Amino acid sequence: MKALIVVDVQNDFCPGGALGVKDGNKIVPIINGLTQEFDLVVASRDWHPEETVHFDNWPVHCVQGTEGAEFHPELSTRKFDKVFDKGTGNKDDGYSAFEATNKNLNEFLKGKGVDEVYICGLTTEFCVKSTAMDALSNGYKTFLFTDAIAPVNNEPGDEEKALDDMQEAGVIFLTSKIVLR
Ligand code: VGL
Repeated sequence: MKALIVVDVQNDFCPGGALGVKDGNKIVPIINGLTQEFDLVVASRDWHPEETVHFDNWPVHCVQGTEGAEFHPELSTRKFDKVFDKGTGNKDDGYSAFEATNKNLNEFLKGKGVDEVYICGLTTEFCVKSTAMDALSNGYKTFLFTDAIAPVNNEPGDEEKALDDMQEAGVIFLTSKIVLR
């Protein structure tokens, strides 16, 4: 059983948002297509309290209940079977979707018989990478749609390093063309 994991496609990570990344919005139509091709689709949201140690390192973003925390308006959420909220505590970065606090993602996927996960979303070096690494440690065959992610690139080369780290760890890269035509 395969599952698509859509990581943090929220307004604050898209251009114009508090932590907007270049081309964050361009992956939305691709992800919309991908959601049609999977029988099981889960999404994560960065869902922070107003005050959290996480904001010592980042601009304030994705505060629970604010517009910035909403999914991108063009993201098709209809096929989402479940939304996982993370970073909800005030001492908790919550980079990985597997750290969700409203429901345990690993138990949810295992309960559905999932053995392969396909990851897309925002951002490459942080929540996408953490989610992919946790997926591997939880025993899933882990795939990454490299045309359906976007990096922060705080420093040039950050994206490349994150991709290298994931590939070395065993994440398998593919593009949406394999499933969309
Ligand atoms: C993220 C930076 C800070 C992410 C979250 O969703 O990748 N990046 N918080």
